Amino acid sequence: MASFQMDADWLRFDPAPSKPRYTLPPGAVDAHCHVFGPGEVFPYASERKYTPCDASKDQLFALRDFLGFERNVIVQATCHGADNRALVDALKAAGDRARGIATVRDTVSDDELAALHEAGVRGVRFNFVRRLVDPKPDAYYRAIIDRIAPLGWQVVVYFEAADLEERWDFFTSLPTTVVVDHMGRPDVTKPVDGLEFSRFIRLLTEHDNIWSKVSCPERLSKSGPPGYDDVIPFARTLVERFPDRVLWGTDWPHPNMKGHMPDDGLLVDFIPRIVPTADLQLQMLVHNPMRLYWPECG
Ligand code: 0GY
Repeated sequence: MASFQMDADWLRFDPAPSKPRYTLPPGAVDAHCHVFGPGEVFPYASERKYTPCDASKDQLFALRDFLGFERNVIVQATCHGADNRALVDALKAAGDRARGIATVRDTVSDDELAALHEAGVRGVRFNFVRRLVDPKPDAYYRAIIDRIAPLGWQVVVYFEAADLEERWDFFTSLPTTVVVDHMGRPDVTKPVDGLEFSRFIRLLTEHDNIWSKVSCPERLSKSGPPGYDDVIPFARTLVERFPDRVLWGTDWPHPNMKGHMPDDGLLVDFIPRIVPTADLQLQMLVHNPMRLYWPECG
């Protein structure tokens, strides 16, 4: 049985977050969260760039219920590589209350894809953040897209804002729905109407198959907790311009946070600060994720 020691500088998730003051609408979806291990049952991948603390499905479901979410979209994290067993285990335990985004290799078999679909997987994630993975040539990702597009799956992409220009042609050529993690990681010290974020806005303006998660103020903010004030103009701009293509998630258990560990209750309280009306909140938290991940319920 494998035994894992979390990284020495790893910050554990908050075991006792505050109760949000903001009441989520019934049916709200936490559209970006992870499960880690437990490593003794679901070993971390040998190619991983970090070793986290375990964060189990039961802990995720307890947080879901405590914060007032109805459903989760669980995203495969790089510490598990293309071994989706922990994800599938969580999806099966959640019943119809979770969907998954997997990581697969270009050698994945049809049977493996069918089993992932059966478990609730509805997309793959391509991660281009170099501190997390060694990116591969475009042809590698295209081979995967050829395999997953017929299943109606989406592609989730994670990248740094500075890399968008280089990846533009690739992202804009994708035939599936594309969901960008964490607003394309803007540098929030730059102006919201500056070159860099304008490029991201243009990406969504010109390509209506591209969506954005307006998540992770804790990761993007330089002004820091509890307000994460510097992130608000970026998230709010996306919500107001693309109300039918934004999603929100906690990012629990917040991998690779270095400065502080967020209080998940305060993260939920951040939602009305970036989504000004009840109608828009309902759209982002319920209607949009349901359309994307549970279309059969629509
Ligand atoms: C996130 C962010 C991070 C990690 C991963 O898959 C991962 O390891 O996505 C990060 O370190 O920025 O969305 O969980």
